[in-house]
Amino acid sequence: MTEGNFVDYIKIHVNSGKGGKGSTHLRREKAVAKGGPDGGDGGRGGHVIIRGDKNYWTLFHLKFKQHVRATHGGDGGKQTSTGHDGEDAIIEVPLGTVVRDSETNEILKEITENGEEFIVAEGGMGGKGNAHFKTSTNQTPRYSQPGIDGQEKSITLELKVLADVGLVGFPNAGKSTLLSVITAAKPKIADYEFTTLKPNLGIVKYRDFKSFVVADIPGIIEGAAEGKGLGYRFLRHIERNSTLLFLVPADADDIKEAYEILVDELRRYNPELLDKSRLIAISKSDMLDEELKAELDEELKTAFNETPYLYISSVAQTGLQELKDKLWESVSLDKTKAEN
Ligand SMILES: Nc1nc2c(ncn2[C@@H]2O[C@H](COP(=O)(O)OP(=O)(O)OP(=O)(O)O)[C@@H](O)[C@H]2O)c(=O)[nH]1
Ligand SMILES: [Mg+2]
Repeated sequence: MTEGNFVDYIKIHVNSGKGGKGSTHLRREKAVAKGGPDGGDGGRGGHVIIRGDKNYWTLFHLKFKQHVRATHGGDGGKQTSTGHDGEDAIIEVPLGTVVRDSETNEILKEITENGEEFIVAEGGMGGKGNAHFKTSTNQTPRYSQPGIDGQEKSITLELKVLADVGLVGFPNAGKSTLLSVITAAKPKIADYEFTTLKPNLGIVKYRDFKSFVVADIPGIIEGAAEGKGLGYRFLRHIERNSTLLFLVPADADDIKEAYEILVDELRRYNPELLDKSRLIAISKSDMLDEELKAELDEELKTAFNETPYLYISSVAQTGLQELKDKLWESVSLDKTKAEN
């Protein structure tokens, strides 16, 4: 997935179709005197429907779609013929798409399953023809109902990446590098902050054809929850991951503090993020010699007494198998929990 075509946020204006008019036709045939009302009903206006499709991974295909309209219902006719229904307009979206009303920002729906459909703008009902309104006192009603107007709204589609593991770390922590060594993804890597501007996904091929998906998101900095840096916008991508992998580089001034700042940013964004399984990887550990590592380990044992941690180096390729084992353990445990 390259940076350019990863579209995860889009606004669309939608109009459902208006219902067709009911007919006020009166039956007039030579052989039938006073034939009475035979006006048919108008057809329903087309809905605007959002449908989940597992073949899409981004909202890129909707990038240039600013307006989606369903067609109007047909009017009713004589001989109680009903107008045709308007054609529904379908907007296909990847799984994990959240649909909001752009004006109120209210979440209308979250699409999570293939084929799942949600009517975001309902087509107007067709009007009833005069055939419905015949009574004992009014044998020839000369009225019928108009069709109901369609709905018009502006919606926002927002993609939450459905990855199993989300990488959380400050800029430059080595997140993208890790993704590039444990998956086939080729994210941009560089020795400056905010190299990653859009999330990258990669699939870790685990033993026996098992696999799981890792999301590399832009770095988080202190104050991200208030909108500093790039972090805030992308935190939603880790809302649905079952496991969070924190990356703190071995050369950080204070590893424990760095971890705590990250946790605090997540808490401020959405406290539920802290219910997820967590694992800490001390990245770039090739920079530590044995002596330093032993010293550091003494500190970390007490600092991280509850959260499991391990040392990795993407450059020296150490600790990676252990990391994959731990991640798989956590992801599969969460999957079993979710199924039960
Ligand atoms: N020594 C050492 N350097 C590493 C290791 N992993 C990454 N780096 C270096 O750290 C720098 C940042 O790496 P990235 O993978 O781009 O970091 P990131 O966390 O994705 O950074 P942002 O995208 O800016 O948030 C690059 O210069 C990498 O070469 C490692 O295991 N050891
Ligand atoms: Mg990066």
